[in-house]
Amino acid sequence: MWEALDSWLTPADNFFFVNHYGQPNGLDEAMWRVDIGGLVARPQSLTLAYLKTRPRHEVNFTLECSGNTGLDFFIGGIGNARWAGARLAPLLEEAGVLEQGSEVIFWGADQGKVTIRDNSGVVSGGQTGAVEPDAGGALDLTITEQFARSMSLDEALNRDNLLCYEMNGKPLPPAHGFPVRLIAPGWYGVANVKWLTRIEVVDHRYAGRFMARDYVTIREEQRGGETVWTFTTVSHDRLKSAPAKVTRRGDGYTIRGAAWGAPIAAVEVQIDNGPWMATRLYVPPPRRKESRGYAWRFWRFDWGAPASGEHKITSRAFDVDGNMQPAPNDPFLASKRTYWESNGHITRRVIIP
Ligand SMILES: Nc1nc2c(c(=O)[nH]1)N[C@H]1C(S)=C(S)[C@@H](COP(=O)(O)O)O[C@H]1N2
Ligand SMILES: [Mo]
Repeated sequence: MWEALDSWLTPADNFFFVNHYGQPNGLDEAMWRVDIGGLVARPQSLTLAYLKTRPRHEVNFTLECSGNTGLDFFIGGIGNARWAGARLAPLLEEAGVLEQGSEVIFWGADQGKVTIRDNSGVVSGGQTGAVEPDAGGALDLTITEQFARSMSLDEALNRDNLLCYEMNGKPLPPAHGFPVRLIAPGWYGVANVKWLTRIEVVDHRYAGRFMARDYVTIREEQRGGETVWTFTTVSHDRLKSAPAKVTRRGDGYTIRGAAWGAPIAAVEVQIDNGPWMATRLYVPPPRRKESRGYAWRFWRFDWGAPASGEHKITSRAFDVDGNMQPAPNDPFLASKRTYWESNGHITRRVIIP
Protein backbone atom coordinates (compact mmCIF):
# COMPACT_ATOMS: atom_id res chain seq x y z
CA MET A 1 0.00 0.00 0.00
CA TRP A 2 2.71 2.51 0.97
CA GLU A 3 4.66 1.71 -2.17
CA ALA A 4 1.75 3.20 -4.10
CA LEU A 5 1.96 6.48 -2.20
CA ASP A 6 2.72 9.05 -4.83
CA SER A 7 -0.44 11.06 -5.08
CA TRP A 8 -1.33 13.52 -2.33
CA LEU A 9 -5.03 12.97 -2.99
CA THR A 10 -5.88 9.28 -2.85
CA PRO A 11 -8.02 8.38 -5.88
CA ALA A 12 -11.43 7.06 -4.82
CA ASP A 13 -10.66 3.74 -6.58
CA ASN A 14 -7.66 3.17 -4.30
CA PHE A 15 -9.30 4.44 -1.15
CA PHE A 16 -9.85 1.76 1.50
CA PHE A 17 -13.33 1.21 2.85
CA VAL A 18 -14.68 -0.27 6.05
CA ASN A 19 -18.30 -1.40 6.05
CA HIS A 20 -19.36 -3.06 9.28
CA TYR A 21 -22.81 -4.12 8.08
CA GLY A 22 -22.18 -4.12 4.34
CA GLN A 23 -23.26 -1.46 1.91
CA PRO A 24 -26.99 -0.73 2.19
CA ASN A 25 -29.27 -1.30 -0.80
CA GLY A 26 -31.47 1.31 -2.39
CA LEU A 27 -29.13 4.29 -2.20
CA ASP A 28 -31.41 6.62 -4.11
CA GLU A 29 -30.28 10.19 -4.50
CA ALA A 30 -33.75 11.58 -5.29
CA MET A 31 -35.43 9.88 -2.33
CA TRP A 32 -32.65 10.51 0.17
CA ARG A 33 -33.37 12.60 3.25
CA VAL A 34 -31.14 13.63 6.11
CA ASP A 35 -33.45 14.31 9.05
CA ILE A 36 -32.44 16.58 11.89
CA GLY A 37 -34.54 15.73 14.92
CA GLY A 38 -34.63 15.06 18.62
CA LEU A 39 -34.13 18.08 20.86
CA VAL A 40 -34.54 20.75 18.21
CA ALA A 41 -37.19 23.45 17.84
CA ARG A 42 -37.59 22.99 14.08
CA PRO A 43 -37.05 19.41 12.88
CA GLN A 44 -35.67 19.24 9.34
CA SER A 45 -35.85 16.77 6.49
CA LEU A 46 -33.12 17.75 4.03
CA THR A 47 -32.89 16.55 0.44
CA LEU A 48 -29.60 16.20 -1.37
CA ALA A 49 -30.76 18.89 -3.83
CA TYR A 50 -31.28 21.25 -0.90
CA LEU A 51 -27.87 20.45 0.62
CA LYS A 52 -26.31 21.35 -2.74
CA THR A 53 -27.95 24.80 -2.65
CA ARG A 54 -26.10 25.55 0.60
CA PRO A 55 -22.65 27.17 0.43
CA ARG A 56 -20.17 24.53 -0.65
CA HIS A 57 -17.29 23.97 1.73
CA GLU A 58 -14.19 21.90 1.02
CA VAL A 59 -11.77 20.25 3.38
CA ASN A 60 -8.68 18.18 2.68
CA PHE A 61 -8.73 15.50 5.30
CA THR A 62 -6.78 12.30 5.78
CA LEU A 63 -9.17 9.61 6.93
CA GLU A 64 -7.59 6.80 8.91
CA CYS A 65 -9.30 3.79 10.42
CA SER A 66 -8.25 3.64 14.06
CA GLY A 67 -7.40 -0.02 13.49
CA ASN A 68 -4.85 0.85 10.81
CA THR A 69 -1.39 -0.65 11.55
CA GLY A 70 -2.73 -2.04 14.83
CA LEU A 71 -2.65 -5.56 13.41
CA ASP A 72 0.04 -6.88 11.10
CA PHE A 73 -2.35 -7.57 8.26
CA PHE A 74 -4.19 -4.24 8.37
CA ILE A 75 -1.99 -1.50 6.96
CA GLY A 76 -3.99 0.08 4.16
CA GLY A 77 -6.62 1.81 6.29
CA ILE A 78 -5.73 5.38 5.37
CA GLY A 79 -6.35 7.81 2.52
CA ASN A 80 -6.47 11.51 1.84
CA ALA A 81 -9.29 13.17 -0.06
CA ARG A 82 -10.78 16.56 -0.79
CA TRP A 83 -14.25 16.30 0.69
CA ALA A 84 -16.98 18.81 -0.14
CA GLY A 85 -20.45 19.46 1.13
CA ALA A 86 -22.59 21.73 3.28
CA ARG A 87 -21.39 22.78 6.71
CA LEU A 88 -23.20 20.97 9.51
CA ALA A 89 -23.03 23.75 12.15
CA PRO A 90 -25.36 26.29 10.51
CA LEU A 91 -27.89 23.52 9.75
CA LEU A 92 -27.94 22.54 13.42
CA GLU A 93 -28.25 26.20 14.41
CA GLU A 94 -31.14 26.71 12.00
CA ALA A 95 -32.90 23.66 13.45
CA GLY A 96 -32.69 25.39 16.84
CA VAL A 97 -31.03 23.04 19.31
CA LEU A 98 -32.96 23.15 22.59
CA GLU A 99 -31.33 24.05 25.90
CA GLN A 100 -31.17 20.41 27.09
CA GLY A 101 -29.43 19.18 23.92
CA SER A 102 -25.89 18.05 24.76
CA GLU A 103 -25.03 15.20 22.41
CA VAL A 104 -25.57 14.60 18.67
CA ILE A 105 -26.05 11.13 17.20
CA PHE A 106 -25.33 10.47 13.52
CA TRP A 107 -27.25 7.48 12.15
CA GLY A 108 -26.29 5.54 9.02
CA ALA A 109 -28.71 3.57 6.85
CA ASP A 110 -26.80 0.32 7.40
CA GLN A 111 -27.75 -2.14 10.07
CA GLY A 112 -26.99 -5.66 11.17
CA LYS A 113 -27.92 -8.36 13.65
CA VAL A 114 -25.82 -8.23 16.79
CA THR A 115 -25.90 -10.27 19.96
CA ILE A 116 -25.49 -7.95 22.87
CA ARG A 117 -24.50 -10.03 25.82
CA ASP A 118 -23.92 -13.52 26.90
CA ASN A 119 -24.52 -14.87 30.34
CA SER A 120 -21.15 -16.38 31.14
CA GLY A 121 -19.52 -14.60 34.01
CA VAL A 122 -22.59 -13.04 35.61
CA VAL A 123 -21.83 -12.78 39.29
CA SER A 124 -24.76 -13.42 41.59
CA GLY A 125 -25.55 -10.70 44.11
CA GLY A 126 -23.75 -10.73 47.41
CA GLN A 127 -21.61 -13.82 47.04
CA THR A 128 -18.43 -12.36 45.67
CA GLY A 129 -16.79 -14.66 43.24
CA ALA A 130 -19.80 -16.94 42.81
CA VAL A 131 -20.57 -17.29 39.15
CA GLU A 132 -24.03 -18.32 38.08
CA PRO A 133 -24.28 -21.51 36.09
CA ASP A 134 -24.24 -20.92 32.38
CA ALA A 135 -27.81 -20.16 31.38
CA GLY A 136 -27.11 -21.46 27.89
CA GLY A 137 -27.25 -18.03 26.38
CA ALA A 138 -30.72 -17.42 27.81
CA LEU A 139 -29.73 -13.83 28.50
CA ASP A 140 -28.38 -13.23 25.03
CA LEU A 141 -30.16 -10.40 23.34
CA THR A 142 -30.09 -10.35 19.57
CA ILE A 143 -31.14 -7.09 18.01
CA THR A 144 -30.86 -5.31 14.70
CA GLU A 145 -28.54 -2.42 15.36
CA GLN A 146 -28.15 0.60 13.14
CA PHE A 147 -24.65 2.00 12.54
CA ALA A 148 -24.33 5.20 14.54
CA ARG A 149 -21.80 7.37 16.29
CA SER A 150 -22.19 10.39 18.51
CA MET A 151 -20.20 13.42 19.64
CA SER A 152 -20.87 16.28 22.02
CA LEU A 153 -22.90 19.23 20.75
CA ASP A 154 -19.79 21.44 20.93
CA GLU A 155 -17.83 18.97 18.84
CA ALA A 156 -20.69 18.66 16.34
CA LEU A 157 -20.73 22.46 15.95
CA ASN A 158 -17.10 22.52 14.77
CA ARG A 159 -17.16 24.71 11.62
CA ASP A 160 -15.25 22.13 9.58
CA ASN A 161 -17.79 19.32 9.93
CA LEU A 162 -19.50 18.61 6.64
CA LEU A 163 -22.59 16.90 5.35
CA CYS A 164 -20.42 15.65 2.54
CA TYR A 165 -21.66 14.69 -0.94
CA GLU A 166 -18.43 14.97 -2.93
CA MET A 167 -15.05 13.23 -2.83
CA ASN A 168 -12.15 14.55 -4.94
CA GLY A 169 -14.53 16.61 -7.06
CA LYS A 170 -16.91 13.78 -7.92
CA PRO A 171 -20.12 12.53 -6.31
CA LEU A 172 -19.35 10.45 -3.24
CA PRO A 173 -19.00 6.82 -4.40
CA PRO A 174 -21.52 4.34 -2.89
CA ALA A 175 -18.74 2.58 -0.94
CA HIS A 176 -17.80 5.86 0.71
CA GLY A 177 -21.26 6.88 1.83
CA PHE A 178 -23.29 8.12 -1.15
CA PRO A 179 -25.48 10.13 -1.14
CA VAL A 180 -24.38 11.89 2.09
CA ARG A 181 -21.86 11.16 4.83
CA LEU A 182 -20.58 13.03 7.82
CA ILE A 183 -17.03 14.27 7.43
CA ALA A 184 -15.63 15.17 10.83
CA PRO A 185 -12.07 16.36 10.12
CA GLY A 186 -9.64 15.39 12.85
CA TRP A 187 -11.62 12.33 13.92
CA TYR A 188 -10.74 8.72 13.29
CA GLY A 189 -12.59 7.02 10.44
CA VAL A 190 -15.33 5.47 12.54
CA ALA A 191 -16.81 8.89 13.43
CA ASN A 192 -17.32 9.74 9.76
CA VAL A 193 -20.74 8.12 9.39
CA LYS A 194 -21.60 7.04 5.85
CA TRP A 195 -25.07 6.81 4.27
CA LEU A 196 -26.23 9.40 6.78
CA THR A 197 -30.00 9.42 7.34
CA ARG A 198 -30.63 11.08 10.67
CA ILE A 199 -28.98 13.57 12.98
CA GLU A 200 -30.48 13.37 16.43
CA VAL A 201 -29.89 15.80 19.28
CA VAL A 202 -30.24 14.14 22.69
CA ASP A 203 -29.55 14.97 26.35
CA HIS A 204 -27.56 11.84 27.23
CA ARG A 205 -24.51 9.93 26.10
CA TYR A 206 -25.23 7.49 23.32
CA ALA A 207 -23.82 4.03 24.13
CA GLY A 208 -24.33 2.09 20.89
CA ARG A 209 -21.99 -0.59 19.62
CA PHE A 210 -19.41 1.69 17.97
CA MET A 211 -19.22 4.00 20.99
CA ALA A 212 -19.31 1.60 23.91
CA ARG A 213 -18.57 -1.94 22.74
CA ASP A 214 -16.44 -1.79 19.59
CA TYR A 215 -13.86 0.92 18.97
CA VAL A 216 -13.18 1.10 22.67
CA THR A 217 -9.54 1.42 23.69
CA ILE A 218 -8.76 -0.59 26.79
CA ARG A 219 -5.64 0.15 28.79
CA GLU A 220 -4.09 -1.57 31.75
CA GLU A 221 -2.51 0.84 34.19
CA GLN A 222 -0.70 0.36 37.46
CA ARG A 223 -1.82 2.76 40.17
CA GLY A 224 -0.36 2.39 43.63
CA GLY A 225 0.43 -1.29 43.10
CA GLU A 226 -3.02 -2.08 41.75
CA THR A 227 -4.09 -2.82 38.22
CA VAL A 228 -6.71 -0.43 36.90
CA TRP A 229 -8.39 -0.89 33.53
CA THR A 230 -9.53 2.14 31.57
CA PHE A 231 -12.02 2.29 28.71
CA THR A 232 -12.21 5.14 26.21
CA THR A 233 -14.15 5.56 22.99
CA VAL A 234 -12.02 5.98 19.87
CA SER A 235 -12.43 9.63 18.85
CA HIS A 236 -9.82 12.16 17.67
CA ASP A 237 -6.93 11.30 15.37
CA ARG A 238 -3.51 10.77 16.89
CA LEU A 239 -0.17 12.04 15.62
CA LYS A 240 1.44 9.47 13.34
CA SER A 241 3.86 8.99 10.46
CA ALA A 242 5.29 6.22 8.31
CA PRO A 243 8.20 5.71 5.94
CA ALA A 244 6.51 4.89 2.63
CA LYS A 245 9.17 4.05 0.10
CA VAL A 246 12.74 4.34 -0.97
CA THR A 247 13.57 5.42 -4.49
CA ARG A 248 16.85 5.66 -6.34
CA ARG A 249 17.88 8.94 -7.96
CA GLY A 250 21.15 8.77 -9.81
CA ASP A 251 23.69 7.45 -7.29
CA GLY A 252 21.60 8.44 -4.28
CA TYR A 253 18.56 7.05 -2.53
CA THR A 254 15.61 9.04 -1.24
CA ILE A 255 13.25 7.99 1.53
CA ARG A 256 9.70 9.31 1.30
CA GLY A 257 6.86 9.10 3.73
CA ALA A 258 3.77 10.71 5.18
CA ALA A 259 2.73 12.22 8.51
CA TRP A 260 -0.78 12.98 9.71
CA GLY A 261 -3.19 13.01 12.65
CA ALA A 262 -2.42 16.62 13.71
CA PRO A 263 -1.01 19.73 12.02
CA ILE A 264 2.54 18.57 11.25
CA ALA A 265 5.58 20.69 12.10
CA ALA A 266 8.43 18.24 11.44
CA VAL A 267 9.31 14.62 10.81
CA GLU A 268 12.52 12.85 11.75
CA VAL A 269 13.88 9.59 10.48
CA GLN A 270 16.14 7.01 12.07
CA ILE A 271 18.14 4.45 10.14
CA ASP A 272 19.41 1.25 11.75
CA ASN A 273 19.17 2.62 15.33
CA GLY A 274 21.32 5.62 14.38
CA PRO A 275 20.56 9.21 15.42
CA TRP A 276 17.23 10.86 14.54
CA MET A 277 17.68 13.08 11.50
CA ALA A 278 15.56 15.91 10.10
CA THR A 279 13.56 15.28 6.95
CA ARG A 280 12.16 17.85 4.54
CA LEU A 281 8.41 18.40 4.31
CA TYR A 282 7.35 18.94 0.73
CA VAL A 283 4.19 19.78 -1.10
CA PRO A 284 3.52 17.46 -4.00
CA PRO A 285 1.70 18.77 -7.06
CA PRO A 286 -0.82 20.30 -7.49
CA ARG A 287 0.87 22.73 -5.09
CA ARG A 288 -2.27 24.19 -3.58
CA LYS A 289 -2.13 25.67 -0.14
CA GLU A 290 -5.36 25.11 1.73
CA SER A 291 -6.57 23.48 4.91
CA ARG A 292 -3.36 21.52 5.35
CA GLY A 293 -4.10 21.03 9.02
CA TYR A 294 -6.27 17.93 8.50
CA ALA A 295 -4.39 16.44 5.58
CA TRP A 296 -1.25 14.42 5.63
CA ARG A 297 2.12 15.99 4.86
CA PHE A 298 4.67 14.24 2.74
CA TRP A 299 8.34 14.24 3.73
CA ARG A 300 11.58 13.10 2.16
CA PHE A 301 15.10 12.39 3.25
CA ASP A 302 18.16 12.27 0.99
CA TRP A 303 19.87 9.14 2.12
CA GLY A 304 22.94 9.40 -0.06
CA ALA A 305 24.56 6.08 -0.93
CA PRO A 306 23.77 3.55 1.81
CA ALA A 307 25.71 0.32 2.17
CA SER A 308 24.16 -2.63 0.41
CA GLY A 309 22.16 -5.00 2.55
CA GLU A 310 19.11 -4.75 4.77
CA HIS A 311 18.27 -1.50 6.56
CA LYS A 312 15.64 -0.46 9.07
CA ILE A 313 13.92 2.89 8.57
CA THR A 314 11.76 4.43 11.30
CA SER A 315 10.04 7.83 11.36
CA ARG A 316 8.52 10.04 14.03
CA ALA A 317 6.35 13.13 13.59
CA PHE A 318 6.08 16.35 15.60
CA ASP A 319 2.98 18.53 15.56
CA VAL A 320 2.81 22.32 15.67
CA ASP A 321 2.24 22.20 19.45
CA GLY A 322 5.52 20.35 19.99
CA ASN A 323 4.00 16.91 20.64
CA MET A 324 5.95 13.93 19.39
CA GLN A 325 4.58 10.73 17.91
CA PRO A 326 4.90 8.34 20.86
CA ALA A 327 7.76 5.89 21.23
CA PRO A 328 6.95 2.29 22.20
CA ASN A 329 7.59 3.02 25.89
CA ASP A 330 5.14 5.93 25.93
CA PRO A 331 2.62 5.29 28.73
CA PHE A 332 -0.35 5.41 26.37
CA LEU A 333 1.06 2.80 24.00
CA ALA A 334 2.69 0.68 26.69
CA SER A 335 -0.57 0.31 28.61
CA LYS A 336 -2.82 -0.23 25.60
CA ARG A 337 -4.27 -3.75 25.32
CA THR A 338 -6.55 -3.28 22.29
CA TYR A 339 -5.26 -2.60 18.79
CA TRP A 340 -7.16 0.64 18.12
CA GLU A 341 -5.24 3.92 18.00
CA SER A 342 -1.86 2.32 17.38
CA ASN A 343 0.11 5.44 16.53
CA GLY A 344 3.56 4.24 17.53
CA HIS A 345 6.63 4.46 15.33
CA ILE A 346 6.48 2.44 12.13
CA THR A 347 9.61 0.70 10.88
CA ARG A 348 10.17 -0.44 7.33
CA ARG A 349 12.86 -2.83 6.24
CA VAL A 350 14.44 -2.29 2.86
CA ILE A 351 17.16 -4.12 1.00
CA ILE A 352 19.68 -2.01 -0.87
CA PRO A 353 21.26 -4.02 -3.71
N1 LIG B 1 -22.66 3.99 8.08
C1 LIG B 1 -21.39 3.60 8.27
N2 LIG B 1 -20.43 4.53 8.38
C2 LIG B 1 -19.16 4.17 8.59
C3 LIG B 1 -18.79 2.80 8.73
C4 LIG B 1 -19.81 1.83 8.61
O1 LIG B 1 -19.57 0.61 8.70
N3 LIG B 1 -21.10 2.27 8.38
N4 LIG B 1 -17.48 2.47 8.99
C5 LIG B 1 -16.69 3.51 9.64
C6 LIG B 1 -15.27 3.17 9.75
S1 LIG B 1 -14.86 2.09 10.99
C7 LIG B 1 -14.34 3.77 8.97
S2 LIG B 1 -12.68 3.45 9.20
C8 LIG B 1 -14.71 4.73 7.91
C9 LIG B 1 -14.08 4.34 6.60
O2 LIG B 1 -14.48 5.25 5.60
P1 LIG B 1 -14.41 4.78 4.09
O3 LIG B 1 -15.08 3.46 3.99
O4 LIG B 1 -15.04 5.85 3.26
O5 LIG B 1 -12.93 4.68 3.80
O6 LIG B 1 -16.13 4.80 7.73
C10 LIG B 1 -16.83 4.85 8.94
N5 LIG B 1 -18.21 5.14 8.68
MO1 LIG C 1 -12.59 2.03 11.14
